[in-house]
Amino acid sequence: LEWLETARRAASLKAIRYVQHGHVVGLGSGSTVALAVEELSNRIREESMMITVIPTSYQSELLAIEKGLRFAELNRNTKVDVAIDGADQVQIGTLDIVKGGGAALAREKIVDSAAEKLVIVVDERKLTDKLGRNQPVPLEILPFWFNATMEKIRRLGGKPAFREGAGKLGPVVSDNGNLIVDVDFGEIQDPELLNKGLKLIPGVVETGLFIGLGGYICVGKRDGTVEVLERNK
Ligand code: A5P
Repeated sequence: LEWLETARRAASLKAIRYVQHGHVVGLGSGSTVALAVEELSNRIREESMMITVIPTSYQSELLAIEKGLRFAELNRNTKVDVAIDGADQVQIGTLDIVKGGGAALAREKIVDSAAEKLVIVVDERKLTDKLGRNQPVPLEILPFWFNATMEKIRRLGGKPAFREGAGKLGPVVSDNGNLIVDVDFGEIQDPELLNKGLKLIPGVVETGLFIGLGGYICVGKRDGTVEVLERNK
C-alpha cells in the first residue's frame, strides 16, 4: 500500500488550498488529517499566513501544539471558516459519511457542522456505494446504564460492540469520558433515518453518521490524481 501515503498527501495538499489568511480552521482527527496539518503548517510558514485552529481531539491538539499553530478561543467565537477532516467511509452520490474510527466523532461533528466549508480528505478505498458495508457505525454513549442504551440500539437493528482499547484494558473511553461502541447495521438503506433514530435514544451522545453536511471531498487516487467531489447543503 505504498500509494496510500502519496495519495493521502496529494489529497491533503488539495484540501489545505481552501484555507486562507485570517481563517478559523477546524482540525479533524486521524492519520490523514495529520498529513494535512503538516502540510498546512508548511504553507503557513511559507506564506506567512495567520490562522487559528480548533482541534477535535487530544491527537489534533497535540499536533497543533507541536506545529506551533494558534488556537481559536472557543465561545468567543462560533464560526469555523474551513474544517479539514478525514472519514472512514463516503457514499458515492449522496456524499454521506461514516466517521469515528479514531473515536473523535462528537467533537468532529460539532466542528464540521459549524464550518462554512467542510473539506474531507480520503483515499479512494473509503468510497462505497452503500454506507455500512464492512463498516460499523461508531457511537459515543454515556457510561451510565450502558446496557439499557445498547438494548435500544439493538432494537434499531444494530449489533453493538464495545471498541477495545489498545494500550488500555477494557473499552475505549473517548476524549469526553464516554464509551465508544461500534455498531454493525449491515448495509444502511436510509442513513438519515437511522441517524435520527439513534439520536433519539437517551444515552447516545453522538453518532458517526455525518449526513447532509455540504462541502468538498478530496479523494486521493491510486494513480496519483486527486478528485474533488462537491456537495451543496
Ligand atoms: C476520527 O474519529 C475519525 O473520524 C477519522 O476522521 C477517521 O477515522 C479517518 O481516519 P484516518 O484518516 O486515520 O483513516
